Amino acid sequence: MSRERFPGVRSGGGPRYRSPAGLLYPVPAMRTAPRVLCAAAVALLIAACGTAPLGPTPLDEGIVVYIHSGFRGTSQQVGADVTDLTKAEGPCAIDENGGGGSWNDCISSIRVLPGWTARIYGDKNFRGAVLDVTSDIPDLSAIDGDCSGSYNDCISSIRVMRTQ
Ligand SMILES: [Ca+2]
Repeated sequence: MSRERFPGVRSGGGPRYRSPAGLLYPVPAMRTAPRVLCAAAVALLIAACGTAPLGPTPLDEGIVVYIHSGFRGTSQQVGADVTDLTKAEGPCAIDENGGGGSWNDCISSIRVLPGWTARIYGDKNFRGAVLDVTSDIPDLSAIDGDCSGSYNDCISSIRVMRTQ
């Protein structure tokens, strides 16, 4: 759409400069710079006082968590450690205004992507009941644990690691 409205403007284009580290960074067009700054400010505010989305994560990295068993319902890819799922924007415990939903005590099945493994915890900050997840778990309620009798709707922090 914007491509039609602004002929010749393409995302990812524009001049580039070489940083001291030798990496190339695109220089955002002046028109998009304010939007980028606003997004950064909003992200900081959310991090300080509420939930924020996880990611972005490359599609082949980490694990995928699901709100329902059988890899059904809302899902979220997790490609980096999460110390506190109450701060990760998600579909559970949404308040009466429709906000504040997180992934805390919300996960019911997990897919593990090739070359990855995970360690899940019942409490935030990598504490509480702990379980190594080396392959897909279609139903966490079938996994006994000190969490809430099982690991279903119990996970509050996650570590992800490469296995190769
Ligand atoms: Ca928990």
